[in-house]
Amino acid sequence: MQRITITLDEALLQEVDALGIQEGRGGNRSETIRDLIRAGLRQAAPPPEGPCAAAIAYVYDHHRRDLPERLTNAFHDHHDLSVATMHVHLDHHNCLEVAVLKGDGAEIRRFAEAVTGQRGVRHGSLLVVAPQAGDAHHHHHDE
Ligand code: NI
Repeated sequence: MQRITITLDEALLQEVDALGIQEGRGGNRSETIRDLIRAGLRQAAPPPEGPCAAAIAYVYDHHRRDLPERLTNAFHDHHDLSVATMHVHLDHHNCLEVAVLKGDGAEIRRFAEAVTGQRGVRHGSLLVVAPQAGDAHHHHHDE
């Protein structure tokens, strides 16, 4: 393990500490920051090659002109990737959608950008799950 020095502003550091306490790590900033870096690296990683499963989640205002239609078009343009979408009417304006996708990692990434990059779409996030070597055979979780 190496010791490095980083500079954070007070507000960011408070958020790190609050998260550490919330997740039961108390004052162990190093551990909290390591976990955040790992999560950031996973998020920033290039899309895996080959078959993946993924979920995209985002919020949008369904009153916004053309937006529901633009989103529907994006899904029809990538119908081969789209498995299912759950739509939740959050309040008078906002809809939350969670879509499950299956297909090539790079195509999933492009599709996710086409959806979450639409003007008026907020809180867009993508979770990609790449099967690991060996997962191809019959497999059960023991949870
Ligand atoms: Ni809705």
